[in-house]
Amino acid sequence: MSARTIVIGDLHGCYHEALELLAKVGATRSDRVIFAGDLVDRGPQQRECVELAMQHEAVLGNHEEKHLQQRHRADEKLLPDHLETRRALEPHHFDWMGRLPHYLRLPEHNAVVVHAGLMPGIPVESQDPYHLLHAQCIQPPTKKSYWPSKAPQSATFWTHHWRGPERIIFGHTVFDRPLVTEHAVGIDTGCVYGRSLTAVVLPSWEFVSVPARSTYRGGKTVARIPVHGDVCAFS
Ligand SMILES: [Mn+2]
Repeated sequence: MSARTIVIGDLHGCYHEALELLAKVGATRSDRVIFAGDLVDRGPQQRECVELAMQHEAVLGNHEEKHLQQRHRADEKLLPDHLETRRALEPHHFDWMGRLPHYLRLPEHNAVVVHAGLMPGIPVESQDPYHLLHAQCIQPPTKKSYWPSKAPQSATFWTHHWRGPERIIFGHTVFDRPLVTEHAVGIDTGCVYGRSLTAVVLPSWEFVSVPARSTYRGGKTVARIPVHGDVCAFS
């Protein structure tokens, strides 16, 4: 089999599922593996997920950004979940996170991997990192992005607005199943919430998923938002 590019959605500590997914895809050393950010927090195995991604490639997620921002903050000022993650990691893990790119271009596929999304009409390299790491529901040209559960009705998911030219592969927003449009592919299917972990495999753009072994994090507010007619998001 010729070399492929395998992009994997948000791990959030779901290490066993990551290994299962790589096995199911049949990943070999000749394949390029890219994690779409949010390796840590909420789930069971932070350190293992970071070390797995360190063997491959990744883009920065908002959770990695958060840990970099609060790296030297006192323990008592961290959320318990974040403190647990920080205690599982060592300085060289944070140094690696600090070198992660905000996006990775895959020009051979006219694709770009980012964690969350983009604002329309702005080249990828000129995007505000806030949008690359957080974009969900937007009202261009207003720059604010809203969580789906807190968005005004006039705000729509960023993929409604993005016209390329690149096709964006992203995580961050949990979907019932992979979101597929001409210019966007969303692959976070909510493993840490007991749903599944998904990869998109290029050049075929085929999806491969494995079920979560457990509901590691429950109690998530479900916000059903219309996304291109038929896909709902959870946030
Ligand atoms: Mn995220």
